[in-house]
Amino acid sequence: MKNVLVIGSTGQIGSELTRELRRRYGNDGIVAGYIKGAEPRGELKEGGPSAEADVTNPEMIAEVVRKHKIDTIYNLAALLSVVAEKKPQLAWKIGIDGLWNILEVARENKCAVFTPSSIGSFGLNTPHTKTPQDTVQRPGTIYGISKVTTELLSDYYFKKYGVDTRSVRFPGLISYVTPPGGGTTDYAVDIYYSAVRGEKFVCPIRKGTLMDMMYMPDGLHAAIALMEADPSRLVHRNGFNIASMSFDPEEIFQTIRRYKPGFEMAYAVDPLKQSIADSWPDSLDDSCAREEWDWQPRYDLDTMTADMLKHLEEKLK
Ligand code: AKB
Repeated sequence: MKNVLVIGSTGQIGSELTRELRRRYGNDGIVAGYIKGAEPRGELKEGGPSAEADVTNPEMIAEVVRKHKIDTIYNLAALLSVVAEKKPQLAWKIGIDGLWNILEVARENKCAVFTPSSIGSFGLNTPHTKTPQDTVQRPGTIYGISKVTTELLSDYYFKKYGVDTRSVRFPGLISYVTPPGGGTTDYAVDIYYSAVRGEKFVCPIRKGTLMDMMYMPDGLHAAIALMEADPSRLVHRNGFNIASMSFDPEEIFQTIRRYKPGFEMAYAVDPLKQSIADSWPDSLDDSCAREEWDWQPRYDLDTMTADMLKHLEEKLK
């Protein structure tokens, strides 16, 4: 029996991770943490305990952890890359001051902590193709700077205090459940909504721009499998590269067109999103994750597209 607190349980990853953890470990021990204005509703609320858990309020987090005897925290509080560029100080306050609060509570209460990093933790001078696990990380965005700091601070708490910190570098996550808000990779979700609604899609990312992407079920599996992994096998801890597919806008468009022959796409490049995308890798080398905790994705672009379209047809009916 595990007692888990999911911080950010109503967000893009959190809403599905909370359901998946409840499915695997039972409802009672999985607490859906939320902030005011983003309270859980429906199945997320009825399906198990929930609690206000604002990362900027360490006393509140400590109280929830003690009350529910939490042993594992999934800390998903963060602003995505494009929003973070518009609100850099808030991005730092949530991403780093918030992380510091979580790590301190974890140290005092002996909790394991998962805080995602991202492909955004790399920068222009990182090798772009098959980006290695250990390489140059000099990002130019506040999102990337906060993700590198997340990895380093999490490693520091492990080495100095023995806090069981682990994380992956998420690619763009694609899902039909909760839409992302303010990321560079959001286009790869939006394009499916346009296809199912029968609308022409206007792509904000230039043709030929490769980025790593992943279907949400694989992302959830990665987060849970890493936290369950045998610690004696882990050479790395924070910031495992994980990968399943890398494509440019044209490739995802052509894949969708195989199912929706009349689907159309035009380009209206967004300079901010494009400059962020240009600084991120084309593809990651995830061999360390495969070796150290048997990471393996199940979906590729084709199987993901078939599943996305099927579920969105149902959802938007
Ligand atoms: C974003 O685009 O900001 C995120 C990410 C890849 O970290 N989806």
